[in-house]
Amino acid sequence: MCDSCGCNVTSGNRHLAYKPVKAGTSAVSVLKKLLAHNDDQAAHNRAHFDARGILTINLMSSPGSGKTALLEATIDALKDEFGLAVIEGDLETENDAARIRARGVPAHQITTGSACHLDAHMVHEALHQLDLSGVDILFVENVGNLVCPASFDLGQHRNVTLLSVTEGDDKPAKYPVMFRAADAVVLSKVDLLPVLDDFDPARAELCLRQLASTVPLLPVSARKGQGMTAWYDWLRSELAAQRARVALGKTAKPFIQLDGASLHAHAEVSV
Ligand SMILES: Nc1nc2c(ncn2[C@@H]2O[C@H](COP(=O)(O)OP(=O)(O)OP(=O)(O)O)[C@@H](O)[C@H]2O)c(=O)[nH]1
Ligand SMILES: [Zn+2]
Ligand SMILES: [Zn+2]
Ligand SMILES: [Zn+2]
Repeated sequence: MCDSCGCNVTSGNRHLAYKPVKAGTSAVSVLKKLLAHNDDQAAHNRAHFDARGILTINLMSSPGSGKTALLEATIDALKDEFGLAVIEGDLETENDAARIRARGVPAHQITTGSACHLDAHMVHEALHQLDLSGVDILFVENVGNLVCPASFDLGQHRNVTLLSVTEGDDKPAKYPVMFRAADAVVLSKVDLLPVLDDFDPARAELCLRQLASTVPLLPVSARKGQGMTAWYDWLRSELAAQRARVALGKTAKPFIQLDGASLHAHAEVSV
């Protein structure tokens, strides 16, 4: 899809794609280099987070699977326990950032225009717009898309992929790149299971395990408060692990998917 949609040239890296080339050069492998630039920027972002002891979590899913609802419930439950902040990514509108701010937590909205994922340059600009003092956990809500976000390192420490029960239990089999990138999978909207007689949580888990994934699968309903304790405990243990790494001068990055990256690292483009 990305060969035709051009989604790898974003507002964050356009200056790299279209910088002038030397006289006599007619074409350059611009797009391949964009991912290398992205990784440099991501390492810089991660250094920002580690210097402050912040745990950064990237939320990825289909549009509408419940990322913002999960964040709203998490903020209500944990904002007195931890300093929280959110970077929101959407094609258009400030709606999600407004929902987060209404809960009393700082949020910066990135509107990508046509780009179907966030990149490290966009996140860098956003993080310099946020007051990160006192923040323990920074959430990045990626653009709703089950493909491209898996191939871009943003500087986060952990990836969380949401699968809502309205999407079908075979999604991990159909979108393996995204589910292989996950450090935890949240099965969302489980309050709807009684009316969805064709979604089998055991089958969804089997599809995930067939990818050789051993990560936690957390069934939750943000709306009804079901299963949320396990999610909060996962966040607490990840924050403790991040602090232990930082104390040792170490860091962590999630599994960026090279097979996803190959979707983006394509054409020779004339400039
Ligand atoms: N029944 C039920 N509905 C939910 C739950 N979580 C979210 N929803 C509904 O699902 C719809 C989408 O939720 P959002 O939280 O906006 O989803 P999102 O993933 O942030 O959406 P995008 O940012 O557009 O990709 C809304 O109508 C929510 O009210 C849940 O736990 N149970
Ligand atoms: Zn794409
Ligand atoms: Zn959202
Ligand atoms: Zn910086």
